[in-house]
Amino acid sequence: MKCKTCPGKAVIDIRRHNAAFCKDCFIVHAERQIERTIEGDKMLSKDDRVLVAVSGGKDSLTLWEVLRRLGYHTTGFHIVLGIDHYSPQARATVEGYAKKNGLPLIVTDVKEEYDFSIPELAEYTRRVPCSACGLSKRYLMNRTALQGGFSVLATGHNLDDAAATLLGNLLHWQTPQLGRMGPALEATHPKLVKTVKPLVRLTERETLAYAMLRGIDYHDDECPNAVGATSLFYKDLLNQLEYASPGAKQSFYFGFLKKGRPAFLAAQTDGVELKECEACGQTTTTETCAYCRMMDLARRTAAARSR
Ligand code: Q46
Ligand code: ZN
Repeated sequence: MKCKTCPGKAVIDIRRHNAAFCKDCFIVHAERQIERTIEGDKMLSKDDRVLVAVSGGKDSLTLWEVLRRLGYHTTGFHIVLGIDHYSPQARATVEGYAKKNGLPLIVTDVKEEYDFSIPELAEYTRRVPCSACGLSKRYLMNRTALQGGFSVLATGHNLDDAAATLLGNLLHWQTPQLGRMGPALEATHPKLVKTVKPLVRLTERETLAYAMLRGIDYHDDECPNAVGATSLFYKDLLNQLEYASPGAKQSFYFGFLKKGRPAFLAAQTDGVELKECEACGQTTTTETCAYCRMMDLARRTAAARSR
């Protein structure tokens, strides 16, 4: 198999583009896709201070690597979740990457700073771990970006992530979420930070190839709580569709953004008034935000058990 753009030997084929690339041309192709996404969706400017959420996996480190190479002002943000052997390795990977590239990094250890690891939070509040984890991450990312004066928060969600989230939201007719499905969400309140997903035009397989070909030392252990996650099931279904019909994921997600999302935009804010949480000041639609309520329940449960 020959590279589409040079006489070299291809190392990866991308069936939905009907193309194959050698190592160097694939790297250029992937970086161009990301650059086009950033420019096309007006995600970032060179004046922005960008907080990059980094778990240490292939996607988030690919994102940091490309933003760094494109000349954006980035700071990494890593949350130590307190999950068995997974979290120490993830932290070491992120710290190693930041050190090697001389990049600033903010690390928040939820156990040290907020008293509970994610498994403890899940147990004390009777949530599934991914629910406690997702709520904590969204809250801490926004809060850290605000407190640090960052203008944008960037996350490493790829096309597979976006398509799986869309499928889940459609299956359950989550109309407000369907209105918020875009890869760039402007801040709609002074206590919210703009969020962007610059990898959304690359599939998981492509970000993996990029990370490997660039020699990024990413963390490839799966979180133990990911086993059996619904999102993985949706991704598997979408991969089957993609195999039978190359380009299906892309047309599902980007077709929705163009033709479906406008119908749900009103539902995004319909009758919902954003207020500031009376405990922490972050945005909420109730008196106290979901994060503060979760933490309060965890503290009360922990106190009751220690009696
Ligand atoms: S880290 Fe957290 Fe994921 Fe682990 S507990 Fe679930 S949500 S699976 S991205
Ligand atoms: Zn709160």
